[in-house]
Amino acid sequence: MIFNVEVEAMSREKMKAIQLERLKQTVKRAYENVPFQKASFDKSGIKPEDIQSLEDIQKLPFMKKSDLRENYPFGLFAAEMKDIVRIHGSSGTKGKPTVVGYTKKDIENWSEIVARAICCAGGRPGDVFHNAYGYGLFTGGLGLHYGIEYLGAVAVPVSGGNTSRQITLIQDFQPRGLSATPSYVLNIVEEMKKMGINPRETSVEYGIFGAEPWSEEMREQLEEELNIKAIDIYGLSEVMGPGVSIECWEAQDGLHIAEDHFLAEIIDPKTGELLPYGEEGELVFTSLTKEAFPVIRYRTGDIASLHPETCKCGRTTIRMSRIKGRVDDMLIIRGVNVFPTEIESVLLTFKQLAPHYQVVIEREGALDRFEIHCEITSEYMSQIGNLADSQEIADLSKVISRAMKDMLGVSVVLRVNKPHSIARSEGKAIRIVDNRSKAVTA
Ligand code: DLL
Repeated sequence: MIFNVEVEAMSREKMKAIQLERLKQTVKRAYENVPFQKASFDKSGIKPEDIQSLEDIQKLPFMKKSDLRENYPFGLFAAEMKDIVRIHGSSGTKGKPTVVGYTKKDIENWSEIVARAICCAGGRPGDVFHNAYGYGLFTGGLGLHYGIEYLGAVAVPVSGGNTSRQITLIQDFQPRGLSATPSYVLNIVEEMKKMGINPRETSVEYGIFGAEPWSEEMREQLEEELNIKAIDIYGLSEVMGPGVSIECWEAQDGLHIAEDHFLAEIIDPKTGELLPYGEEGELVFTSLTKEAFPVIRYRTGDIASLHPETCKCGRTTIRMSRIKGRVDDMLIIRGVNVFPTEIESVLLTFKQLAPHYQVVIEREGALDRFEIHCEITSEYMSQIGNLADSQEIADLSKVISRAMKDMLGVSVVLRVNKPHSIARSEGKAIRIVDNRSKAVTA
């Protein structure tokens, strides 16, 4: 089922015409209402009237996360506070939080976009939908919530945490849909097994998972463990929140972008140069309808590629590949670029390992030392008895290290730990623990 056939299966020509019209309006709105945007346009010698084709977007300057921080909290709003009805923001683990705002119309659009997304993932009006994304400043909880209601499904607003209660509610309310970060879903699955519940036997048929990078191997594992379709959803607060793009149930092959609201580009992260379809680079988004918080050429820091071919589901919207990782999460291990998702792909091929891991970076003299911490499953632990001095663990470590080297092209230090030694996530998993600054200040 396509929620909004007229838009989602529109001809490319028509979509492009709508995009151009909306791009012009957005640029004008930003220029006239946001001093930062005016200054940035003026500095580049660009006027809103210079945008006459979609290609002209390349004349416009980029926006970055630091622009949000420098204009904290409301400096980039293009609407008056009396017209703002909601604020969201990031947790601000890397400096000040970033704040975004929405008008009533923005919330309406977002709700429709998420309703389309849930439908795209296999959801239907009438579904009971268990929403385990965190409610609060984070866009996940409320973003999904409004979409579920807009679709005409039943929102169960559980938020994250209190896992055993979540499981009781899943058993009692019989949801068809489930949403959470993939790392939190792993946590739910683990807890179900502890409670003696078979995760394959719940009522859940599809999961809408995102907000953090996750590998194809992780998808396979979640689909197998829960006997569901695991659908990837993408979004970011600066651009709107969840629903910027989503995979379809039919193909699970690339994420359909809500192109009537967001214009995507891929650029070379080093030079800022536009890259052709199919090539991997940094995703850049321009919002086309947002009133409160228009973003123009916003550099997401996320690595993906764009694919314009029509999908077998019937949607004509352009698709983006799954996110490989963030530009700033890329590890450079002895000159080789490695993303945590690539490490995940290797680890998850070993059935003896639980799907929880962390990359710990330490400073060793002038060099960085990368350690991959993983843990064995409880089942494997009971098979081998003891972890210390275990020949089996030593052999396993060797095999995994070799597989890592083959896949990543560089050897890494591996720490195979006992079950439950890695912190479980209730939201976005922390994959990289960087202890380098601690070493300097110690
Ligand atoms: O994570 C919005 C969201 C909520 C998306 C629920 C999907 C589901 P932020 O907290 O602003 O917003 O974080 C945005 O998370 O730039 C990506 O780096 C990462 N991210 C989001 N979705 C995916 C995904 C929400 N499907 C940042 N795959 C983005 C990989 C993702 N990374």
